[in-house]
Amino acid sequence: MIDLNKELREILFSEGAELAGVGSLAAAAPEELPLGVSVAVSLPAEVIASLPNGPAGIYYDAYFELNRRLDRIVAAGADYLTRSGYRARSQTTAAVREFGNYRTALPHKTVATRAGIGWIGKCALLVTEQFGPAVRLSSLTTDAPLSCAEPIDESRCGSCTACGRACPGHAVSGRLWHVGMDRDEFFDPLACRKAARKLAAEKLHQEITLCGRCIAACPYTKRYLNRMRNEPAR
Ligand code: B12
Repeated sequence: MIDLNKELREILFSEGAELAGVGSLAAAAPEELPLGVSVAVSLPAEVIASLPNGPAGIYYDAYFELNRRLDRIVAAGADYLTRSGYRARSQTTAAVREFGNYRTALPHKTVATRAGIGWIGKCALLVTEQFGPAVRLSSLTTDAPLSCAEPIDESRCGSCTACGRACPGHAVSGRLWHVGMDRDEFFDPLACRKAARKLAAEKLHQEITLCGRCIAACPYTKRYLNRMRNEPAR
């Protein structure tokens, strides 16, 4: 018998995924397809090192490169599930629509917590054990009979305030996230966007929301960087 989870995982990883998981969307969204597949790719170490004084050109380039990789990964995953006889919809950059106050119908971070990939940090980013928040995300939805991971419903940030102290927009209130808590109860997206666009205009002369200082400040990101430094060169 075909192991759908295993085959899907192999396809996602062969296209470049570094983390992947499946979660139930029952509690999450007005989605007609009941399951979500979350994928993450990490930011390269040299990009993270550039963030405290950035944004720099290498972050700008990585942003587009990683988005293209994520689009390929979720398109390949959805294609595999469709060929296997199920419905599947990839949330590629072209398919996702923003509405209202910087919102999307099914945020990638929602799918990621449902799939057990990580939790929402005080900076409102998804924090993973492996890479901290130094990941970009994508997702797909499906009705394939995949087995689901245990969702993560609580923050694991504890008393840490590193991201808040690093935020040039003072967008981080310091409250701990738990499932059901809306973004705007602990994070100010307008303040974040304004500060990030100002920095990107000064440093890159680009009209784009790029900052990432909260990413570099996170102890989980620092642990990932230390691991990279101590790994023997391949
Ligand atoms: C709009 C947007 C913004 C806005 C608003 C940010 C925000 N947090 O909403 C602005 C312009 C400010 C912004 C800025 C940045 N962004 Co942005 N942004 C998005 C976008 C396009 C949509 C997010 C959205 O729908 N927000 C609506 C709110 C309600 O959802 P949310 O904050 O995403 O997450 C909430 C839900 O997931 C909920 N939740 C979690 N689990 C569950 C479970 C259930 C059952 C329920 C009901 C809810 C729920 O909890 C979260 C907090 O409330 C996503 C891409 C995408 N399609 O998801 C990228 C995305 C969130 N951005 C990203 C990044 C990296 C950034 C920046 C660092 C910019 C940069 N590249 O330098 C900054 C940092 C912002 C920050 N600290 O959060 C990454 C985050 C990666 C990560 N590790 O989390 C994403 C996922 C893009 C990507 N493809 O990787 N962004």
